[in-house]
Amino acid sequence: MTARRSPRIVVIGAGIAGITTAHVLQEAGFTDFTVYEKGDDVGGVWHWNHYPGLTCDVPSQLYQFGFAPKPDWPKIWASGPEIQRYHRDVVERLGLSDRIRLNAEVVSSVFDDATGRWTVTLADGETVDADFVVCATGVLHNPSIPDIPGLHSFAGPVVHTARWDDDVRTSGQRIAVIGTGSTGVQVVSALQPEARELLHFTRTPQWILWAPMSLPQLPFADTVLAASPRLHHALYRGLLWGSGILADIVRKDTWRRRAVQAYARLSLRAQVRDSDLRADLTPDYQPLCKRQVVSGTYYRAITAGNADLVTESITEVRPEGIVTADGRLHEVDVIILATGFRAHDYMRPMTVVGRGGLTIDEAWRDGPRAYRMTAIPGFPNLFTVLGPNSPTGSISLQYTAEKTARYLAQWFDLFRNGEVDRIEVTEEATAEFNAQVAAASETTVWKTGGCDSWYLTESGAVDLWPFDRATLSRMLARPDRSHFRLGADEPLGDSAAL
Ligand code: N01
Repeated sequence: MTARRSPRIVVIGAGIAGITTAHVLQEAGFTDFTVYEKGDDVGGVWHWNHYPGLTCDVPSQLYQFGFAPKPDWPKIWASGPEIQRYHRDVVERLGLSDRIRLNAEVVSSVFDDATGRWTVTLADGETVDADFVVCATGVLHNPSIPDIPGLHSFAGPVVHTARWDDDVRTSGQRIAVIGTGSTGVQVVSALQPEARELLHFTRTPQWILWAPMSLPQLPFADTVLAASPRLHHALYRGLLWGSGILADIVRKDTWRRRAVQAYARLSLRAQVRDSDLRADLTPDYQPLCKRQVVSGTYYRAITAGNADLVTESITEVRPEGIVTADGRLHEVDVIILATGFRAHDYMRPMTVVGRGGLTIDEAWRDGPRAYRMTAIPGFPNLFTVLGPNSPTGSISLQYTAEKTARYLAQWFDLFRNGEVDRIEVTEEATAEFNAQVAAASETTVWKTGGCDSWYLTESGAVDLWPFDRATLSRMLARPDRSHFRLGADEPLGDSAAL
């Protein structure tokens, strides 16, 4: 057995997944790790996204790290800036700041077959050698810019919500918002009151659950929770348990699913009286099929005198505005693209080259796939946290990130103890896991609900977690050695066959 050694670990990304990984590694006594973050702040999607009205539609007492509970959220559903402040506080409080290098974009990670180590290259040309690479690069990172003819010819500002420009003036302007997901709905609600005119271009309407999103946290809740960490922990566990109902609802066609779907239909019927507008706002697929939108203000905003819903499809953009299929030119001053993300472009645009020169683009030619969200055949000693099939639609992401990071820490510990060198998941175990995912996805509303969404890959596979939380915890409880090839002496095989 080899002597105890200290693995050098590179973590890429300082969002929820990266912060969690750093905390878990620190707690597990790993001393040689650095988190590289291309942005100038931590927080990931909560750093990059700062459009007006940004709110989290998951209650804050659940949307937080289990290891860093915050008693004093001002509201039940926190705003983007509040969540971002929380991320900064956590990093500081847990002593992780020195572990994180900001403005440090990783452009490539290349595995060396001979040494079994990774060479990680930063945008400024610096290179770092590592025993392990952990990609905590996020899901909703790369903005999707629609390919609309003439978009670049528009005379005014065009801004994507995920790269909001604080200098763009919206007050008193004629605003076009394209996109009807959670973001489009939030940004329309936020900008309508001050706009001269707001046009919401809707290609596919969404079901929108009504919820009182600006409710404050209960009076004295912060004092009580701060005074009793045990009670706070119990509340967190209770919410985690309660959120299991959501996983159940999306996975199984039961009365619970039908009750939520009925509530979505009621939310529309009760708030939009005009039957023509209601028809335009009514989706032709089942509620919960796409990522469910939640809002207490959208229907009020879109029925306001200065707002209009445009359902004709967009044909082109001209310098003065947007032209729709009926030939009409909608003159506007600002175009806001709430058109979502390239959600399956994990790790991109980074170059990742694994064993035998296999690139991640080659490995994922038919779409992203991993073993239990974290390991990829052909890429030894590289893992993802919140990678493919992460439960963005059903289970707490913070919980999942922590489970995954603790799972990885066990592998790193085996390496530290000299018990393993190269850790590479087998193609068979990955195929088996993905077959389980495909089978379990068949009954999910994401698959049966009759819609298209960013939850589905181009091949129609569901890129989410179609199991419950207990399954997630079980699959990540401890490394299953039989699913991996371990050690430098293992035959390398033919990566082309992967
Ligand atoms: O993006 P989306 P999002 N012409 O992909 C439309 C999370 N989130 O940024 O449905 C016209 O959902 C597209 O139309 P269609 C959450 O997980 C969370 O809103 O493809 N329209 C759709 O309407 C969410 O799911 C919070 O027909 C075009 C919209 O753009 C995820 O982020 C808050 C178009 C894209 O919707 C992404 O949400 C905000 C085109 N060429 C976001 N191209 C929380 O509260 C696209 N569209 C936690």
